[in-house]
Amino acid sequence: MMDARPLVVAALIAASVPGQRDQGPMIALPLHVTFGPGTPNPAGAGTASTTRSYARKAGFGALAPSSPRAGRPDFSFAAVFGLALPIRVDAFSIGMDELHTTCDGIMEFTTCNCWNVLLFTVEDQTGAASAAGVVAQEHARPDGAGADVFSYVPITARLIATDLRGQTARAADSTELGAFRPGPTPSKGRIDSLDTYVALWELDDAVVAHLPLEPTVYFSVTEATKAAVPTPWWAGSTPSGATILRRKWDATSGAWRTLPPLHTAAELGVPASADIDALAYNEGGDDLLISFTRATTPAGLSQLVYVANCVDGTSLTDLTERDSSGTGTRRVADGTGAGSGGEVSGVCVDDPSVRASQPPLTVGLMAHVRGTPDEALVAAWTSLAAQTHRSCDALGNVTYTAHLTGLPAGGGSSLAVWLVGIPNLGAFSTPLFTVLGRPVAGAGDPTSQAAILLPPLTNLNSAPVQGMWVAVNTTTGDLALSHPVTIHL
Ligand SMILES: [Ca+2]
Ligand SMILES: [Ca+2]
Ligand SMILES: [Ca+2]
Repeated sequence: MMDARPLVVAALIAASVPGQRDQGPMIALPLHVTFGPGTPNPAGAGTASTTRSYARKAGFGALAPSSPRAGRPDFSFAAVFGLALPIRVDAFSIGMDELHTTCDGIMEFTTCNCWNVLLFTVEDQTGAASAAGVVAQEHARPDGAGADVFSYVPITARLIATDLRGQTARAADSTELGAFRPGPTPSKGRIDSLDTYVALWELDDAVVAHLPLEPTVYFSVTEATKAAVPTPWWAGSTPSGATILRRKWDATSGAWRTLPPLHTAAELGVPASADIDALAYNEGGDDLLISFTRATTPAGLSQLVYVANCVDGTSLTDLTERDSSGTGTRRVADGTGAGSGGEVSGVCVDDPSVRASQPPLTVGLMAHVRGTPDEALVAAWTSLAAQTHRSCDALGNVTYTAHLTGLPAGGGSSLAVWLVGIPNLGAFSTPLFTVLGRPVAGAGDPTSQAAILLPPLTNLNSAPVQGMWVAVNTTTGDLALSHPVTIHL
């Protein structure tokens, strides 16, 4: 009989691998995804549909088939793309991605005094040997990396805590999202496309009032399923998996109608056989970030390609950032740890910072929706990851939900409180009250907790509120802090 002890030891070692929990500035983020074939159904038996979109609100919950709120744009797959249209949507954006770069693709934050976080997914096992850090660790875990969501903060980002810059973290794990089924024949999930902005339409009226009345979706289909795309969607161009298609919500009819492609493969200078498999787009700035499948990536380019808009708006260049020396540049794809042989399969870019106003708001809309982690108060004790999200219940009541991961382990139970205060430039010095943390049922990470604050005001007030988690292990006495996180009411 086989000795089970090595397995137990291996399990214990695996359980102690650093980075195995959600970390970084985007824990508990809301998601809207499409899945690749073979992904376990997060909502029941069998496999998830590739012609359905799945979503979750802010929190640690699993994904579930997306459904719209009455009177709001319907982002479900059936509504946007047509019921049972046999296409695979391998890249998706609703045009709200915030990306701060120069016109030739160098990430740039000095003008805006803001930060960015790049959310990305990778193809499981592809380039695992060249992957680094948390991406490499996830490739090696039983559930794999293919249905995990990673976050990366550029080195030169501003405002956000210094120690989070230049770091890749796992924002959500496939086990938490319900996209992994363990067992004798485990089945791993794969995320085909991802977006976090669709969730804005699930929030209260005060937020929705600042969203476009008739949003546009930007998307690509797989090369293998392009023949199933309705002919008018191509507007006369040659069908291609590298063409970025568009559909726009018509508020009057309550349906999506077709717009001509944002860019055809020919406009991007790639053959019709090329395949874009990730995209993030900002309508306001015409900022477009794409990724090609490895096999069809133009020579010399990485997995994160910026469509330069200095002159023609269609030249392809690597998305780059200043390196840690501040003098040279490096490719962002290299900084993420996805690996030189890795395959980026989904991207979305967010900027929740307090930056240039978006009239009539005095701070950016996203600063009301999620927080910015500020500098750690005591670096040595700052082991908790934290993020605060604006949330909304079914009745439209606004809440702020503070999330944490990484409670100090060691055998005992942990007590965590969320200290709520008013930010005071650089130091957490004006605590007003505390909210007791509570364990999150069903979370993928047993060291997670959440706390809910019901605000007295529900309009988009500019008042900043800062929250910081303080946790103590009641057995060991170990103390842990989070970064203070500032969000605007
Ligand atoms: Ca994983
Ligand atoms: Ca494609
Ligand atoms: Ca993809």
